[in-house]
Amino acid sequence: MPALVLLGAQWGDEGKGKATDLLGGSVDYVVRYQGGNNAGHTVVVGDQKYALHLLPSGILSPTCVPVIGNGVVVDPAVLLSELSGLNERGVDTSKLLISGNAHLITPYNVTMDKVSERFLGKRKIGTTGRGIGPTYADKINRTGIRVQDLYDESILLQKIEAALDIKNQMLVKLYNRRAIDAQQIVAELLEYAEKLRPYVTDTSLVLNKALDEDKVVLMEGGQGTLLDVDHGTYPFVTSSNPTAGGACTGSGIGPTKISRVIGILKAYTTRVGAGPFPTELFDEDGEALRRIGGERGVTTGRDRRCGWFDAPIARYATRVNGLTDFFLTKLDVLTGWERIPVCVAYDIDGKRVEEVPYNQTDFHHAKPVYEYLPGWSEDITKAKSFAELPKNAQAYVKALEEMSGAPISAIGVGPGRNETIEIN
Ligand code: 2SA
Ligand code: GDP
Ligand code: MG
Repeated sequence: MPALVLLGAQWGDEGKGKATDLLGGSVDYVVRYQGGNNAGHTVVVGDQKYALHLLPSGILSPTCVPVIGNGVVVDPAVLLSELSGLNERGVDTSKLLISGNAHLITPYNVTMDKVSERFLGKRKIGTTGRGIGPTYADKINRTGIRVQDLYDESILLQKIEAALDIKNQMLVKLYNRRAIDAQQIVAELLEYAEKLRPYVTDTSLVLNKALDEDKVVLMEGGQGTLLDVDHGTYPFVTSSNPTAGGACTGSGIGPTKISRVIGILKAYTTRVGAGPFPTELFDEDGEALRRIGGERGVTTGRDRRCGWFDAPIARYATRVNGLTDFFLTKLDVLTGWERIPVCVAYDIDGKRVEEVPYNQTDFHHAKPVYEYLPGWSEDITKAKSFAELPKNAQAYVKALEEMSGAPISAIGVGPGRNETIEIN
């Protein structure tokens, strides 16, 4: 098993952090390939709970080398504080590798994120305000600042001046704010340079050499398929590619090296931020899912929007990612419902549609067509095998598998490391 990818099959927060941590013991490298500190992964190890934002979840596995790939956007202040927070709790972070080609989130990118959301008003995306979109915009616009630029002071100043040119005009003329001083930004960034230097390297080279030596590399996605800038509910998306293709561009590992693509799939659906969500609930069931599932943003603390399982979305994730299998998470949260609605298709302006529509307006009009599956009331958190699950829980899993287009190879029955059923 050379390289494998683990990614979110819905709108993020499916439990990728826990899944990566679980696999961490059997892999040699865990790589983040996109996103930045907009991600929030909660990993529970024994009685310890870790919230990770920028670092790969593999950082908690002592045998694993954590890697921040070229496709990630790095806020250096956040990275250093996340590292020191883990060090204080006794986690060794010395093996971390950071790509010199990763882009830096600068203070002005954070400012631009916040002011543009404020400017959009009702039409805002509901971003995490961490500067993600503006940093990727600079990257594509070829005015981005990369980690390697920290080690060439004169180039750094020139690049920051170029990046600030139009932004300062916008800030002053459009947003009525003060212009940002390039020298000051350079001084701030240089403070981080030496602290980061030991970690910075050509990560694509390291990873490909490791694969040549039959080491196992796990690429860990942030956010999820429907937040992908190409395949998600654009414009209500993040500005990177969480889908499987992003794992290649964001790490410098070619697609022929990847043997497995795992989709993490929650047994119901959640979303943070604005945008269409056909199965969203506005009643006490939605409130119950939020409460029982602890559905609150790990980064911003925002309540997550909650709804029933959406099979067309799971099928879509199988298709656009070429998924080999799913990990189904949070099945325990559904314990106690007499019957559980599952969206099997959409009604779009009176027409039954089986797949996620590619037209944005159609998706906004999509109403769920539900089938109702019988629920269960027994506590499933101690179940160690599929056979130990109540019959109706087994049937629920089997029905989801049938509708989703790929086998379910593991089931989460609680947040803890050992609260997982593996299916062979
Ligand atoms: P951004 O900040 O530019 O990436 O925001 C664009 C959209 O992407 C959504 N987004 C997320 N959705 C779910 N989980 C995310 N991570 C955090 C978590 C979210 C949090 O794990 O809970 O704490 O709020 C994440 N990151 C970005 C975002 O809501 C926008 O819809
Ligand atoms: P990620 O962004 O995909 O890593 O997911 P988050 O960490 O943002 O959100 C998932 C939440 O669900 C975390 O609080 C996890 O501890 C928790 N979790 C993961 N798997 C399970 C599960 O099977 N059951 C329950 N009850 N919680 C889970
Ligand atoms: Mg999350």
